[in-house]
Amino acid sequence: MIMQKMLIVLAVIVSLIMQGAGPGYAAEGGHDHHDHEAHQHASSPAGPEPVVDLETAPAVIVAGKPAMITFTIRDDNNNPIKDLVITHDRLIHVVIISEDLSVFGHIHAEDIGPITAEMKDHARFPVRFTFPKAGKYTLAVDFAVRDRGYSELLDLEVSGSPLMGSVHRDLSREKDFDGYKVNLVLSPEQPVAGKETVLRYTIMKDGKPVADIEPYLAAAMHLAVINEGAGNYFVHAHGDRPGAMQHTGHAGHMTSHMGHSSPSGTVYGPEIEAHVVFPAKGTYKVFSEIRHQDKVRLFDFMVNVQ
Ligand SMILES: [Cu+2]
Repeated sequence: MIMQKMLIVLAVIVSLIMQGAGPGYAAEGGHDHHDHEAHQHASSPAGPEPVVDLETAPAVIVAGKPAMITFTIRDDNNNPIKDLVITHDRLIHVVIISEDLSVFGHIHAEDIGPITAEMKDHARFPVRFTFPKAGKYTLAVDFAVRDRGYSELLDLEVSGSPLMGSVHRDLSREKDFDGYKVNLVLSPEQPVAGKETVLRYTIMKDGKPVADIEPYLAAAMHLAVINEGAGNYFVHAHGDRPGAMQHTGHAGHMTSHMGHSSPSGTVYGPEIEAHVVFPAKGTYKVFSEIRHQDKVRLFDFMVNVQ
């Protein structure tokens, strides 16, 4: 209720102009001048790209306070794109990652309530998130129009405190996450940019292999891969049981995942395999989500790519 009032009173449209399509952006109404910037994903299929704008309520997001972000998806004539299709059980997927790589969110308009005809008509989709730290965030917005998938990256600045720190580098391959012991094996052991890397996770809990991982949004595992630094590279990939037919994670991945879903009653584990092509040299963080015992569990590892 408060959020809705804030939306009405405070909503100021912050137009994020896709890189290369315009000189920059203009934000009005805020005291702070934020350097919003948007990136198009490098490896999206050719053709006109949808333009994703966002507006936030409040206009200046403050760490620790709930915020509403509304995405509008338009074509190059500025008309709303009305024919989005559901992929992985949702109309749009929003992944939020802080520049210090410590904060991860994966949210959807459906998390708030059902998608309405009005939302579809205006191609305007709200999501809610509380950013825990001030600083820069990358927002990856994934959606599909008819048979093509898109992954658009936007930057968002959050004010207030505490401020983000620097990236904590941890290249360990076995980590504990809230009772889960997770092991990650890479092949090749040293990933190379532009070449496929196989990530094999083994998931244990209380000393026992976890063999009843439930499908989460129509996949055994969802992976969000981002590079350290400017946040220019983002890959969304999916895991499956080892040896299963695999699609390599890449921008526009959803095209190949149309209609792909897990039959009901399917379970996975303890091993889950994902195939990722890291776009460039650098250090990446790989966030992966599974669903187990009716809860989404988040694991993260860092990978050096040559
Ligand atoms: Cu999602």
